[in-house]
Amino acid sequence: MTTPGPDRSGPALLPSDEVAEALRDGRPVVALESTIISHGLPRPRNHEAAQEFEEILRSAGVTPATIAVLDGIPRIGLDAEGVRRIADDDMVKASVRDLPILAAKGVSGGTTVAATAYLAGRAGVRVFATGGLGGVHRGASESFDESADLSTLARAGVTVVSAGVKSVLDIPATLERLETLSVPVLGYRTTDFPSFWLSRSGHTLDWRVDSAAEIARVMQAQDALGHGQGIVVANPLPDELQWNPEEHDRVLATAFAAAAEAGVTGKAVTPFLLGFIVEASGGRSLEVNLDIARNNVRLAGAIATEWSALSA
Ligand code: PSU
Ligand code: MN
Repeated sequence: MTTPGPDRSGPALLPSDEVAEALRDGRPVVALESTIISHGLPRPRNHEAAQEFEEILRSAGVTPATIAVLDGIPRIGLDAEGVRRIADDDMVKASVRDLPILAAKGVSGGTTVAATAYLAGRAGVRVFATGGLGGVHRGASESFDESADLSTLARAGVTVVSAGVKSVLDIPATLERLETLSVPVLGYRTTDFPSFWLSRSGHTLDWRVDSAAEIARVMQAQDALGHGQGIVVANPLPDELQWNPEEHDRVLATAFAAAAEAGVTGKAVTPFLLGFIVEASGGRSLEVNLDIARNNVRLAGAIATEWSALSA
């Protein structure tokens, strides 16, 4: 005899009423990630940020769908209490592989880009805004540390707006993997792949797009071709808002040294580096991080609006 676990007869995932209605009516919806709130930004700014990202979308006539796992159930769209929980509660960092385990145990988690994209795709939300994508870590040829964000985007039909990947990762290797996985990468008004806090990385993209409408047409064409991959939209901050490159390089070098000394590995690496960098930059990296996320949420809202017009 096994002991009965929590009641798992509920839904596999649960859209909020607001999100369900918007999807049913074909109105624009944008998915928002929760690991950026639970593990990527310090308290209490993380709670303000989560509310602000939703507000940016609402004021543009777009329904926000912040995605997280609450008590085992993946939620597509949170109420105010749900948003408070992802910011204030100690939650696990949940990637796609963790979802069934959280479900069976009734545990809560902030969803990574991978888990958020997967769940958004399942719920029919086609556009997703985050800060930076996960990618191939430096030294990955030894450690095999490559974010599940990449392989998941090869399967989830979701357009993800990010400011590229942080320079804490191996940027050229990340771009190579996206090529292998056949995930289109579109530079928004640029062909220089951004490196999150900095508007450029020096790595050149094949394709540039200049409007949200053009991105929606790429989505439509991809659907028609039946590929089913996600799309990465790389949206750099305007030059005048980026982090000072010299300070960026200096702080990153100390962050790597601290991570090596602390012996941090695996899924703890990204949160450790982000936390260290906020401290070591005296909060400057945090302000840039918030500008990046706002910029991405705005563009994602515009893409979702064009997408809903196109699919009407
Ligand atoms: N990049 C950021 N901020 C973040 C993350 C990435 O700039 O908070 C988070 C995202 O949730 C991303 C995850 O999906 O880290 C990748 O973690 P890993 O490398 O362990 O897959
Ligand atoms: Mn990893």
